Amino acid sequence: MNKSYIALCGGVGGSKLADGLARILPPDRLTIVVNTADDFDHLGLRICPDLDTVTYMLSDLAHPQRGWGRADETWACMEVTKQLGGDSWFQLGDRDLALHLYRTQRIKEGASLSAITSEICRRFGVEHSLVPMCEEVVNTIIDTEIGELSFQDYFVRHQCAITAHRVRYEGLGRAKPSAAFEAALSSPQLAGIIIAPSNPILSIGPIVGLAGVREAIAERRIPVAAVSPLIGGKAVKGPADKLLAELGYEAGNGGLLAYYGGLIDGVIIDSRDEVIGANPGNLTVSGDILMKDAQDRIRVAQLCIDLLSRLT
Ligand code: FO1
Repeated sequence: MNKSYIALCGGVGGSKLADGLARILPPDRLTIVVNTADDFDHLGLRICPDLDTVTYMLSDLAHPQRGWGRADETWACMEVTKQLGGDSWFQLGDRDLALHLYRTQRIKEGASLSAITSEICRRFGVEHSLVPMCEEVVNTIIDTEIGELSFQDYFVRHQCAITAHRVRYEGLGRAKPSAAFEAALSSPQLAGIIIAPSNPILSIGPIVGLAGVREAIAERRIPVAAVSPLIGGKAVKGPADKLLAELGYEAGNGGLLAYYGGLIDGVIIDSRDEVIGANPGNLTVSGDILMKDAQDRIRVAQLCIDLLSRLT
């Protein structure tokens, strides 16, 4: 029986590992489950940043440095939006806009986010199964020193510079895993779950907080391996280190393990970091986890599969 795997992903770090996994596993052995709690409505359009970041990466359209959006982008629409005094703090490129227009129209026609995502993937040549974590709308809210902020307000408009006190996922209590996520979780072929080096609180928290996900993993004793988003105690991209500290977790991988406590069986940390001392119930392996190109992404993906085989 061919073993299958689930990858849980946010945007930038998630898309890199998803790409590495997609290069070493055929489509019938990998389900990539993507966070949708930072999706929002902007300029009248439905934007799903993490789904789009992973889609662009897997279809080889991603901007190599920026981490979001497309490489072959132009910005005419944003320039005119600015000229009109419209909202321009969230940059939407011309080609990227076509995707949001398409998605928004399909939502208005009554299509589900899963169906729309698979239409987009098919047309962009993505063969692997890329699925939203759920169909329902879930909104990450950050309670900060200046009050309550919606996710993109905190992340993009304020560049995460505001101190956070609490993170909430509005609507998560009413949401269920998407049908494809549910099917992958209950597949007899499922041999392991890989948590990408995404922000544990902002990207992975909502996915594992969906009804029944933790229970399904525990009941079936599916091994779970996480790749640390930290190198040298600092997030490779984004505010993971800052946010963990602000929410009271210890610095570095110790804080990451405390956050994932009880969920994971193994963790891959960078060889530049010290192996975590007391780490009961977890296997820690170290390697070069910085992903700058496709070869790096394949290497980290292989580390995940190897660790999961040791945890089985
Ligand atoms: N991130 C930014 O820092 N600034 C932007 O203007 C921006 C625009 C943007 C447009 C489409 C998209 O899919 C993503 C975009 N992102 C932008 C990234 C994104 O908002 C965040 O990185 C994720 O939500 C966090 O995973």
